[in-house]
Amino acid sequence: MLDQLNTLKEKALCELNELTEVTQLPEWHRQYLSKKGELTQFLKQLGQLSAEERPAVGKAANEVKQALKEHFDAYQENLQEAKLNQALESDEIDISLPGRRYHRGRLHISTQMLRRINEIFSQMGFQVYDAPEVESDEYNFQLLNIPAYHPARDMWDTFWINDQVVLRTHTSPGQIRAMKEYYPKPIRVILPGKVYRYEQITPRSEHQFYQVEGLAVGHNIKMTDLIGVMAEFAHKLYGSTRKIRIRGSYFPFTEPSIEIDMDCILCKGNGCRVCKHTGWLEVGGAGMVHPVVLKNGGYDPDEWSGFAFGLGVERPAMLKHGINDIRSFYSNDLDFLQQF
Ligand code: FA5
Repeated sequence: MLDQLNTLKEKALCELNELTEVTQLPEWHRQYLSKKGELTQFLKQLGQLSAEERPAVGKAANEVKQALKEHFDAYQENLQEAKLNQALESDEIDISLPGRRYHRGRLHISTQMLRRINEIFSQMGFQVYDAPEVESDEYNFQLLNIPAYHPARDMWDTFWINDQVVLRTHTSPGQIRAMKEYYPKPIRVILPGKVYRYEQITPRSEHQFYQVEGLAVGHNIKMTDLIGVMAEFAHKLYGSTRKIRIRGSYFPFTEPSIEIDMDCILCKGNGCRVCKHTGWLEVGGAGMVHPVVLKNGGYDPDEWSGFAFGLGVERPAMLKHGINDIRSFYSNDLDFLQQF
């Protein structure tokens, strides 16, 4: 039996040495070292031996098993290493080459503008208030003094989610939310965020854009406070020599309503293509908060007054950087975006 054992060992080692791929190893292992392998089968025959022979053959069999295991482990390691070396050579990884440079990200031009606007208003004591982009008809229109079927609804082409829910057409519904939350305290907030309009896209108009709403509610707030805040904003954003012009306008949620213009930063008021030869550029809409809106927010209009304004973000950025097409903001053209 010892001879048989030696023959088995030699055969197993001989076959192991002929293997060239790691993938061939499991088959060899199954054949010799698994529970159903030849060595285990051999060990099962030990029972047939006499009590004197059994210890010596048993010891020899265990030594062979151990030797085969050690050879197998060493051989497996060698083949794996050889495989790795081959892969390294064929892939030709040159670890001394410098790494690839990652492009640094940057803030989108709208985000930069939004942050600048937030900064200017925060210096004037306004806090940022967040309001949802998906709004109810009630907040987007009704509580802002625009009842169902009111012709003023035509001022905002609307994306309807269903009969009662819209993508907000302006940041003004946030006024009501802020009033309901702050009542009965005085308010000085700005509400920056995305708005959506079912509009024709043109070089000046997008169907999604940012606005920054402003709202101040207090006991003695006047139109001159609004004009002062708007003038300060224009001076901080575009330079201290900017002039402000006020025009009468109409918004259902402000009374009186105004439109704020600033002298054209390109032609300094002389008239050019950008200001359509008027010498003036639109900054935003504003006015004194309508008594109905104050009441809807919970504030008694006999005791409280307030002003509100709504500014675009992309259009001021276009002016500041001389961009002539608003569509560039959302076309994801890196050549455009990387300039800012
Ligand atoms: C409003 O949306 C009012 N809610 C603003 C307001 C708030 C008035 C509070 C009074 C009190 P308007 O539709 O004019 O108003 O939009 C305000 C600003 O958003 C515009 O001055 C302009 O800068 C920007 N804007 C309007 N439509 C577009 C558009 N399609 N694409 C890009 N910017 C736009």
